[in-house]
Amino acid sequence: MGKFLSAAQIEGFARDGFVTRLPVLGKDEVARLNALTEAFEAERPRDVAWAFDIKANLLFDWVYELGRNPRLLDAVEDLIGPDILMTNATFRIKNPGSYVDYGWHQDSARIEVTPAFVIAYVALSPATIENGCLRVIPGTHGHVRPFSLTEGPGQRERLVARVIDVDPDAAVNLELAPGDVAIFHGNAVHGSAANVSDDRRVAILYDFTPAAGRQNVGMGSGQLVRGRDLHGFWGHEPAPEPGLTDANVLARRRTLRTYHENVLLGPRLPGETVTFPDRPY
Ligand SMILES: O=C(O)CCC(=O)C(=O)O
Repeated sequence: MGKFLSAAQIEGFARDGFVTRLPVLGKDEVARLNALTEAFEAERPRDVAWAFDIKANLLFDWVYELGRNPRLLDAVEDLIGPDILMTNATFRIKNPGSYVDYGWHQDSARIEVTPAFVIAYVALSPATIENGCLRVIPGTHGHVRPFSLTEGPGQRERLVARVIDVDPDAAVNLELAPGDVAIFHGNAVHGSAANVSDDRRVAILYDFTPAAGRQNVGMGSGQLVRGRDLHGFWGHEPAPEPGLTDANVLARRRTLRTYHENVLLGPRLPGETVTFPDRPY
């Protein structure tokens, strides 16, 4: 028995590479987070594409605070231990009819971290087969598989890794209720399909990395959200101020420039210039 997860859930994660349907947020909290998301979309439409992308935990204090939710961190601690860095938070929103799909991939493909990080999918809406829920192939988290590099969905400037040999029939659909969380291993092969429903699918995905995790290339960074970092393998990022302030934007920009070889962007290819979504003005 862990702090949040049962022994069976911890065993299931070790075997399958994911654990799902963890009730973390109450209805009121989900409503509050959706209201904050929608208010930003309504008030700052031209900022949504870059600000809801990589490391939104450096831009929005409420995204950072959600990632520090004690129930969420208890579940993460049960899987990766007590010294935890939040190394990313990304909105993953599929509006009704959105064609965005995520091909089969492993988040650790371009840079491996050992021991591995985990990804928490925090559902702020129902996640269903029709609206393009997360799909994971159980038992694929043992090692990084051969992949090809291709343009990311809606992110032409970024190359993403797609696993070459996959058995999609083995995939499990992670259907979730709002407020539920699914956590999967950084090596787990996963993807998700387009939203063919009339409902919006809203999620924030967090990467949590053990402070003892070593990258096989370059250096990453994160916010220490629990425990201590006695290793020095990761740079430390600041907590954001309330509001989308210049200080937050600059801190994120500095971080992405300084730690370009991180779990998010992968190592530079020969001659490649690293780009990332940023405020265009
Ligand atoms: O939101 C999803 O359905 C999957 C997103 C994903 O796999 C990713 O961002 O790497």
